[in-house]
Amino acid sequence: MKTTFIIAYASLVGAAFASFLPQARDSSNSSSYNDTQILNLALTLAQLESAFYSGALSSYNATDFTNAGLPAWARGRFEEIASHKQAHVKTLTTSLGNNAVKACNYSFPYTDPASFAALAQVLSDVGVSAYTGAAPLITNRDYLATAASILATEARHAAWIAGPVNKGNAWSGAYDTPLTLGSAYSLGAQFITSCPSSNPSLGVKAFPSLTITNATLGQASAVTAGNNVSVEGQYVAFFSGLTTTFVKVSNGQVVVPNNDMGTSYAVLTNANGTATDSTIIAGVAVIQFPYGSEGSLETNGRMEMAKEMM
Ligand SMILES: *[C@@H]1O[C@H](CO)[C@@H](O)[C@H](O)[C@H]1NC(C)=O
Ligand SMILES: *[C@@H]1O[C@H](CO)[C@@H](O)[C@H](O)[C@H]1NC(C)=O
Ligand SMILES: *[C@@H]1O[C@H](CO)[C@@H](O)[C@H](O)[C@H]1NC(C)=O
Ligand SMILES: *[C@@H]1O[C@H](CO)[C@@H](O)[C@H](O)[C@H]1NC(C)=O
Ligand SMILES: *[C@@H]1O[C@H](CO)[C@@H](O)[C@H](O)[C@H]1NC(C)=O
Ligand SMILES: *[C@@H]1O[C@H](CO)[C@@H](O)[C@H](O)[C@H]1NC(C)=O
Ligand SMILES: CC(=O)N[C@H]1CO[C@H](CO)[C@@H](O)[C@@H]1O
Repeated sequence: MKTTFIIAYASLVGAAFASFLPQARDSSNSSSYNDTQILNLALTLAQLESAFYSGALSSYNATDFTNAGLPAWARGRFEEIASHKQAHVKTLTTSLGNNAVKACNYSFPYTDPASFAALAQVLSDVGVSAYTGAAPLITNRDYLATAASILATEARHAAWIAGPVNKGNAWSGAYDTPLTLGSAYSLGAQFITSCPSSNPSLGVKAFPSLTITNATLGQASAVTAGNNVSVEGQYVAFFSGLTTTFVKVSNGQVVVPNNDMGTSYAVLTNANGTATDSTIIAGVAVIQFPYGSEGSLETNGRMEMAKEMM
């Protein structure tokens, strides 16, 4: 399962936002997932992130970090993040008891501390989007309180990695972008190589990949999907903050909406106006319109690396 991480450069002057009413991205099918499945998906992503951080920290020492152009203090903070991930795994495992999934084997494509930091930014953004999308589906209030607390910490990690470490924008916009559970799982699943056969089913499957080549605001871009999924006549749903914009695929292309900014995602759906786990047929393309720490849209070398990795 391969997804695409696309960097686009475009002027945002004059960008307009569609009006919206805040609502869950997949609220129409909230009964599709029970709390056990939702917590197990959260645990699956937490186990993945825990392995990601501890693996990189065991591979790279402080000198490796500074040689890669990262701040000297970055490694120590990444150690704190790794310990937070272990704590999240422990808490979710305790909540789930006998129903908890066990950790899988993983393969991450980073090759040095800088590419690790670039991938860390994408993974922490996906974590924020996964919890934001799952929140309205959780019925048990105690679980919801735990999830909210983890979400807040995940967002602090994401902001620190994107800002001080990678010298980009620490937030995406006024609203973070929720993801459907299947979309969040699809983004994580590409790094999972095998799982214990005793694990209960998560109730989600990874979608075939979706690629939007050279996504540029307001410009036509080519759309392709994996597993022979035909894109023609289907719709690309662009998730940006709480706004979803649907664009019909015509001649293998979509015009990327002008309101897309920060961290956005795109999926292919077979229904105009609906993008839920029962209508999505390919995805997820991660689309970043990065800003520098000075607030101006800019090329970000580390994000280019993440593009190559995903
Ligand atoms: C949640 O859904 C799964 C899969 O359908 C099922 O096996 C499990 O029993 C359900 N758990 C509860 C508490 O309903
Ligand atoms: C850090 O690791 C590099 C190899 O990645 C090694 O050459 C170097 O000696 C190590 N530095 C310290 C202080 O351990
Ligand atoms: C992980 O990989 C190891 C080595 O290939 C293998 O022995 C083990 O069974 C795998 N574990 C899982 C959970 O797939
Ligand atoms: C990518 O988009 C830019 C701006 O529209 C264009 O100049 C460039 O040729 C495109 N590159 C590819 C490979 O399509
Ligand atoms: C994809 O479609 C082509 C042409 O229809 C076919 O030859 C090929 O076997 C298909 N591949 C898969 C994986 O279904
Ligand atoms: C998709 O739905 C929107 C909003 O209902 C509508 O304006 C648009 O014409 C539809 N597009 C197609 C191709 O049917
Ligand atoms: C709006 C929407 O996506 N509804 C779907 C909810 O799930 C059922 C069963 O999977 C689908 O048939 C609906 O289309």
